[in-house]
Amino acid sequence: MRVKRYVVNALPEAVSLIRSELGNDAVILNTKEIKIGGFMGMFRKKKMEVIAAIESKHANTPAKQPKAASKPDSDFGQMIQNAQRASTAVLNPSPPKPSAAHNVDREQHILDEIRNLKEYMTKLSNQRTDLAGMSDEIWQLKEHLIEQEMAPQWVDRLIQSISEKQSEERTNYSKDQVWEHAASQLKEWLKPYGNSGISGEARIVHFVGPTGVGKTTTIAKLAAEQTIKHGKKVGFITSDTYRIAAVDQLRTYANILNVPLEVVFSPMDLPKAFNQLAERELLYMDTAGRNFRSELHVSEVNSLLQSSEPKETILVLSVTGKTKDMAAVAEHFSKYGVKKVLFTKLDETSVYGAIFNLIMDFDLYPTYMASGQTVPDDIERFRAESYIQHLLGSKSL
Ligand SMILES: Nc1nc2c(ncn2[C@@H]2O[C@H](COP(=O)(O)OP(=O)(O)OP(=O)(O)O)[C@@H](O)[C@H]2O)c(=O)[nH]1
Ligand SMILES: [Mg+2]
Repeated sequence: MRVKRYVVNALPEAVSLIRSELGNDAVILNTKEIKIGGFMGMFRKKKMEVIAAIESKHANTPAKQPKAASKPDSDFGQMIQNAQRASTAVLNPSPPKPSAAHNVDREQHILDEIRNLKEYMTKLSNQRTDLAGMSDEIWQLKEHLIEQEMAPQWVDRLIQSISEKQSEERTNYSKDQVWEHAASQLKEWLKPYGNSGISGEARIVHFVGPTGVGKTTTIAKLAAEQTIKHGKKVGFITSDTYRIAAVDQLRTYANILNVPLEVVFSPMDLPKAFNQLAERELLYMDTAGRNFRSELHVSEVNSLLQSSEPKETILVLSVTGKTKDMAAVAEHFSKYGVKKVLFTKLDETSVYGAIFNLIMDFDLYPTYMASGQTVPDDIERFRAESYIQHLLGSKSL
């Protein structure tokens, strides 16, 4: 059997095409009105989809000279009759005679063809439903999230979940509703990562990350919060002895906050530093931001992590970095068991998608968000709601 699909303006047009291409014995299996073309669901043209078929023995023998008297309508009638005959034959097959075993094969073949056709039609109509679920408002959300540099796989998942909800409810969400649904879905995804902060158990908190992301400034902000607000006895340790000014920078904060500072030049100096700071309840360790690809740096970070005391390592990342670079750093540190992240410089960008990507893709627990240079004010605990509001813009809640 040969099956062919025609997309035409009206049925008579299809009938003459079928007759000239498949011949007078062709049957019409299905006709359906469809809409094609257009832009974002608008300006689509009405067309008719006609599926016609011809048994193989008749195929490729189109009517060479169509009768002048035969009208397309009567041809259509003939084809429908053919179709009825064909379907009766398929639905009520007469018992095959042993001499006509090949008839059974042929019927099976026809049944297979019809099944394939049915699957194809179902697929086509599903595709149309997908497009129908994608309203202008949902498109706007998709574009917004792409601008926010949310990873395509997360954008698609979010859009799909909203489109499905919209179809289930057989409604068209307004822009506010689309944004509300996006906010609640994001909140659900971020739920396991909420309120993680820095563990209250950890006595040693170790900050790592690329150069200039704000590690030292962040330590000063957090230390101020702990000493002034919570009256904790804080101590500083720095291994950042690579730049002359680096120790001075932390020493300045140490003097202002009245916090003792120990400088270590190698992991071997650590036990002495811990000894000196034995009285302190909380130790913040600053490291030099260096090329994270350097094996030396990695081994240093590793040996600093060897202490048996309750400790936590925080990866500091500036959101002004490139999404791809941030992902490379996150991947690198998560290999060494770093589970927590702190984002800085939120005041210097309006693109927030990378934060979501990093949390979800590397299973990193966000602790704080820093948004300015002022010590100690410009830092706050990571809150999913406020982050989602940043990501979705003013329409979020
Ligand atoms: N706008 C803005 N600037 C910040 C923020 N956090 C830190 N900075 C600034 O970023 C610059 C670098 O900060 P540092 O704290 O020295 O960064 P670091 O990670 O310790 O740098 P290295 O020790 O060189 O690796 C300083 O000028 C800070 O004031 C922030 O949240 N927003
Ligand atoms: Mg520093």
